[in-house]
Amino acid sequence: MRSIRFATVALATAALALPLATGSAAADPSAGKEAAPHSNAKFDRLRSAAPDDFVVGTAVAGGGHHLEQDYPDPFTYDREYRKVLGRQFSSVSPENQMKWDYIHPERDRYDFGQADAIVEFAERNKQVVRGHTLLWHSQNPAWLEQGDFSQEELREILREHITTVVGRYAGKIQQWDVANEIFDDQGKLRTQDNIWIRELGPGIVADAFRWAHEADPKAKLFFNDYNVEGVNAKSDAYYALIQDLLEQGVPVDGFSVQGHLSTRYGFPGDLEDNLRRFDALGLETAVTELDVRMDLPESGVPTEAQEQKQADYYQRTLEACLAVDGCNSFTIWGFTDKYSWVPVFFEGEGFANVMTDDYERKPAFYALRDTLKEAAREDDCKKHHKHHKH
Ligand code: 9MR
Repeated sequence: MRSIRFATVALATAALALPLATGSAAADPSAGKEAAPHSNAKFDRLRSAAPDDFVVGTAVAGGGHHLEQDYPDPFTYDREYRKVLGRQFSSVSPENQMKWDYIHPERDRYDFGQADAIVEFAERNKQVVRGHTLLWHSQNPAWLEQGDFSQEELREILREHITTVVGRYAGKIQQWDVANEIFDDQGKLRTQDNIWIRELGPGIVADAFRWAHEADPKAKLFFNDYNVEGVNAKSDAYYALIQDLLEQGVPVDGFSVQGHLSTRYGFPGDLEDNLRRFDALGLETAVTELDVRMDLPESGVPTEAQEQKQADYYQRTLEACLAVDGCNSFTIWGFTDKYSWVPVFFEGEGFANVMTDDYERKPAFYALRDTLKEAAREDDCKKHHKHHKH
């Protein structure tokens, strides 16, 4: 057993011999360190701890709030960042680089540079990719939001965008967040702030799934949102809508919960039940953007109790996903506090990720790793058991 694991890990390490934007891994002094035979570090990776067919992902930092910070693009320029990104994860999600304002900056111009770079990085590192996102109310370019288009033109703009973007990465994207955050917290469709629904009516959502499916029949197509971890008005709205779409034969494959949690609030203890009801519709489920923020302590350093509570939220979210058959993709929204969106959006809150600014592992990291290992061990036991029965 051990040698099998070793072989897999060696393969992953080989795949990591990738050129950085600014150099090559061969010149990276710490690359060899981790590969040393006596080193235990390779058994310490989330991706290798996970059960077979269960991917552990992260957002790939770049664009969005990063553009206003005093550091260069993390994915392109931070070597340490890229190293951890390749080593720890088996799935990646562009944090902003496939959003409309990034990838489609002018009506007749696409910019695929960063998105391509992420997809290539993923290929080299044997990672799958989650595409994010195609129909959303936010981060749309001004030419679109402020344009003066007829309904026909708008519909064609969306169709063309989905066909182009999904088509470009056909076969390379495992899951697409086709529709992102289309309901508000009361479970009402965003008929005002979502340009597509406002101008074209709710039926456009089904069309988006159809166009995406045509462009890449293999990609799994998702609805994705926040505040839908538990059973509530918003997740009920998704449940009803998806049931309806499935009856109409619309190609919806999955429902995902983002998981932007805060230790200010209680843990959504019905997460597993909620995932199960979507699973029962025949859908895949996923956790796509987990982070667990906390109130900044006065000392600037979280207390042990704060870190434990955070670790507990991470662990319970992972456990809920692991417990549901069709939940095979678990993604955290960044891994280091250094690049977190949280302090930029929530005053007085932060420390939401599993590693510190300096890439030191927090209790939350170990909680995830140990939970994955335990699940993998249980899987092995089950397989072994089955084998012996036959
Ligand atoms: O992390 C993203 C940040 O860099 C952007 O500035 C922000 C703009 O809305 O979007 C963040 O990502 C969001 C994701 O795309 C959708 N779910 C909520 C995420 C956090 O806001």
